[in-house]
Amino acid sequence: MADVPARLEGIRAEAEAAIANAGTAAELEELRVLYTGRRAELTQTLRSIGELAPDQRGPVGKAANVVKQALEAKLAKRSEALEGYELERGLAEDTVDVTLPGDPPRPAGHLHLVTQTRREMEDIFVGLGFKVVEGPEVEFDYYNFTALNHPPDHPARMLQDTFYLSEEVLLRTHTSPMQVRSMEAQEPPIYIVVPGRVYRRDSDATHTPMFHQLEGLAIDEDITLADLRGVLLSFARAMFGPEREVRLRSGYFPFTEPSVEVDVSCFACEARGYLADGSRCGLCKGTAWIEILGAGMVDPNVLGFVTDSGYDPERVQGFAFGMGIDRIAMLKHGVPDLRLMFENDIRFLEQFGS
Ligand code: 2NM
Repeated sequence: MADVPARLEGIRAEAEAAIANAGTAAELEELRVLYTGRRAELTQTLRSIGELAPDQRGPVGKAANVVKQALEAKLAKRSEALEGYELERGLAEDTVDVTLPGDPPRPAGHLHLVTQTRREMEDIFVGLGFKVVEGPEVEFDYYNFTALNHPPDHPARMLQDTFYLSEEVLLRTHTSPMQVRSMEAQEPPIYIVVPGRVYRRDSDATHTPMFHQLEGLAIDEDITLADLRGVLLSFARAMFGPEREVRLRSGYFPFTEPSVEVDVSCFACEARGYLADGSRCGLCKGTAWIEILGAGMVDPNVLGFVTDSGYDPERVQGFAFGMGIDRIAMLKHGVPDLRLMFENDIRFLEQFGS
């Protein structure tokens, strides 16, 4: 056993040479296990000191500990050196190629066609002096029908057309209830448009249970049907092109007298009724006119419901109009089925990006 310290020196020399030659962190780890791990000769020697002759224990233990500490120091130093090399290699090799193309632009979303159209319509009426106001979609029967001169037996009041939530509460079937609320809240003159969702029990290619309306109201002294015509002509030209004309036909609504249906001259065939190849225009069906909205002079009975706020039918009068935002969008963009507006099929929506 006298040659144990010499044996330890041999291990030390061999291990130090191997550590100095280790080229990677993984190699170094293998050497750490091999020379200082639980099953290493050095470790075994330290563990079996007690089995040596008493006079051997001191020198062998001391020599083994010296070797162990020396190897641990070499392992730590080599590990640090290897890390330094890796960093330097990384800095040297991982250069940035500034000539490569950058990241592609992120695809951006856009507003829904109905929202785009609503904003376009709002902008036109704001330009004509109207304010935009919005009201509740859940309404009282009073504002939706009674104050709008719908007699108790009017067909629109019937259960089949209206979503009733209770006897007196319903989903508004038009945005006009907000016009009554606005009149209650402010004295004339009033110039407002009310965009928003409305609800009717109806469903086919041109009717959905929810759709969007924009209704307008102007009340002042000396308002005539000619003012209505002028406003709607300006709207038609801003929306469908400067060449457009409007045509007023006699119509009926409970809240207006007289009432009119309003057509715009066809923008698909320039109001000829037929296309360049001689075929009939599909948009106006050969009639040269397209119906876009309903309107009329506000019935004095409607003003009668809000006389407390200064709407004296002897002193002021006005016009009102209403149109489907979705319908205007369909006409303008050639959308064949209203239901496409609300299915949110991305292939449909993407066609209206800006
Ligand atoms: C329409 C057609 C005609 C209308 C009337 C009113 C109010 F509140 F003044 F009585 N608001 N909207 C109106 C008139 C709406 O939609 C086709």
